[in-house]
Amino acid sequence: MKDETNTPYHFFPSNRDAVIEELGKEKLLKLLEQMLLIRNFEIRGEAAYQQGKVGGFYHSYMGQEAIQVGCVAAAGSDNWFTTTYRCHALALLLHATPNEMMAELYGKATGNAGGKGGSMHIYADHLLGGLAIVGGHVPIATGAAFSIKYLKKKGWASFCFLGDGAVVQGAVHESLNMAALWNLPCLYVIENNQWGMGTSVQRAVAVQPIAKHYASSYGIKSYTLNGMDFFNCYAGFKEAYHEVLSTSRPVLIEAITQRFRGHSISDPALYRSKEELHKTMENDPILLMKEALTQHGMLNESTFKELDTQQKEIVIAAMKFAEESPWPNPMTLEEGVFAPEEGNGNANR
Ligand SMILES: Cc1ncc(C[n+]2csc(CCOP(=O)(O)OP(=O)(O)O)c2C)c(N)n1
Repeated sequence: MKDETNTPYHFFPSNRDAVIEELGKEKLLKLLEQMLLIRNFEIRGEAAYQQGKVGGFYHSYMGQEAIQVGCVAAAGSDNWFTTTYRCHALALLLHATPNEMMAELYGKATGNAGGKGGSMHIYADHLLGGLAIVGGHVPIATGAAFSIKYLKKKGWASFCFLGDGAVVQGAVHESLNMAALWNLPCLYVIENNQWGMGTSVQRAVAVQPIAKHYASSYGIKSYTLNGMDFFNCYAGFKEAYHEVLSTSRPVLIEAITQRFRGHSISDPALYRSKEELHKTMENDPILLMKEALTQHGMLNESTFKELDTQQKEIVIAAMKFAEESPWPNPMTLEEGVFAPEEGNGNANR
């Protein structure tokens, strides 16, 4: 099946009307709300960064919202999740509050990691990170899948989000091989946003679609999803999750997407023309969802604006919370960090 968006990809066949009927108005509006929260969080987080209130790096998830919203909607949060430095959205979806998230970006004591992790290292209840070594988190996700199997945790799987730039790392292949050999319940999700920093995926990865080719090398199933389309993501994740739970075999998913910003806030993305970016933004996953829900009589312009305003207000309140929060006490510098204890081997000096 060739997708109507006229891409070279053969997306997972899904039926938008069936997803709409299955989820219903209330749930769909909640999911749209989640996408709007992520979008507003990123817009204002970036603004705070520009004002010098946020240190370190900032990697926006803008443009990719449909993927992780679709995933968590389909699988629920009772699983292990691991992702890259582009981690704000997943943490919000796994119940990190906007207040603690924003405070973490500001480096405040009330932050999600006491102000010591920052933008790239957000953790939440079922989120093992927020990890910044490209491909380095994939063995961690594989280990989480092993623990699920070892502890016989029924109904759980390990979700590992990685970028297209990570797929050529050795650790990714070692993980896929081991997960396939040991039948580990792991869903490896490549968020193919076409770029690894300023290098296009065509110049970096020898075979495409990536998931289809890589999966066949390891004898596992693959799924290619339209990462701009919530409905396709939801349906694809649901099926893939079911497949993993019922077979305890890993799967490889590739969600084709686009980021709306540069690699990070310090990247002006000059490798992409304005026209290209405009065209990309016509496929805004939020607008696509808005359009679909409007067509089904579940949404109108004023309700959409209201939902958007509510999320904006939540994020602005989070900024105020972060602004007014105290800085971490320097006396707590060594607390909550992973290091051997003093006098017990190599102390962290
Ligand atoms: C092992 C390693 N090599 C290089 C880097 C520098 N680096 C940070 S992000 C990045 C690009 C990754 O792109 P991709 O995996 O496609 O993820 P995206 O940023 O597009 O979400 C690189 C090379 C790193 N963090 N870790």
